[in-house]
Amino acid sequence: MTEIRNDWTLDEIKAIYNQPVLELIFKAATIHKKYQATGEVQVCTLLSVKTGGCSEDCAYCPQAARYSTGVDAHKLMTYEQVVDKALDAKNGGSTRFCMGAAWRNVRDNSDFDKVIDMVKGVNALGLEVCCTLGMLTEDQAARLKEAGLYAYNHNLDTSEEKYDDIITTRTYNDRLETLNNVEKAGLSVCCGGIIGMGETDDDRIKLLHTLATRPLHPESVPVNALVSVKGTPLEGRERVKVWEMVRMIATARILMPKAMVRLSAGRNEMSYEQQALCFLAGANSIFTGEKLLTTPNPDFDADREMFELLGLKPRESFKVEKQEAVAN
Ligand code: SAM
Ligand code: DTB
Ligand code: SF4
Repeated sequence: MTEIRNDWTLDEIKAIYNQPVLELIFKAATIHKKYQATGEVQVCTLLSVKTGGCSEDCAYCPQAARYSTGVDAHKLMTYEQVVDKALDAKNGGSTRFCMGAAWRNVRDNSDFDKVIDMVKGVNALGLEVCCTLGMLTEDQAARLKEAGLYAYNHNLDTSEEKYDDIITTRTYNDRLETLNNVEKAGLSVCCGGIIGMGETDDDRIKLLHTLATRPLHPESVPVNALVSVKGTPLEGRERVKVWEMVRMIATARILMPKAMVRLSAGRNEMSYEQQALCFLAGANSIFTGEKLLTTPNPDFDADREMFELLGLKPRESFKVEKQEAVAN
């Protein structure tokens, strides 16, 4: 097996990213076949447990309070509501459940206590639990881990150089610090980005470089196509071409062979054929259910049809842990 590398250079990544797209897909598919069970796709479901009213200024985000996007601020959902939705997701074939909150950072208050209970409740259903709640301290990460959290999603979104154009209310370093806190607590890191925000190919390459040169590659890497939302500064942006998603996914697969590469936001506008290209290029995870956090996503039935058509199988939950248990 080719080794897992954490010392990729920018030039190497550039050369991988810029090769003819069919050659790139072929190489990524070859790595995918070596390291992953091809034909198997992880099925995750998102739930926005605390929607809207966020104090940050992320230019892409419909939940930032300062933009008029029609997304109203809601208070935290109740434990019962969340566990009900998690059960629906499980019954719909999902194995990972990700709870999102429109917070800048987690505070040590009663809302966090409630999220801790939700994590326990969803974990008890046998789902891999993930949260995305903004910035975290080491202690908060440890509390989430103890409650049964599996992974924490915290995206770098783009390159460090482009970051200030997109968000001014926090720094790239703030993000990296949270990622380190998550890792220290023994949680899996889920970290990726968004394409289609006006960044250059070099910005995309630099983001991939930052991810692939971390001492530990993220366990999952979501690749989002910008969902351009009216009222945000990125309203009216052209949709990314499927070839751009493919290039990003394939390069991520080659650089981080063991990661789950998630074809995330943007699927609602993609045909089965376009999604098939992404799977061929190494994507092996999706979000299902008719909503992402606030924007539409293909529903369970459409995805079931796609799985049948492409002969895809849902990946079982806790697969790595089960394999390790058998090996020991
Ligand atoms: N507030 C937390 C944070 O920012 O980390 C968690 C929720 S936030 C909505 C999670 C991620 O969703 C963002 O980091 C971003 O990558 C993605 N996202 C948000 N709006 C998006 C959009 N319009 N298109 C694509 N991805 C988006
Ligand atoms: C990720 O990378 N993409 C998801 C999840 N992690 C939290 C969120 C996508 C949000 C798209 C816009 C919305 O639905 O509000
Ligand atoms: Fe707030 Fe997260 Fe949206 Fe930024 S991406 S505005 S932090 S909810």
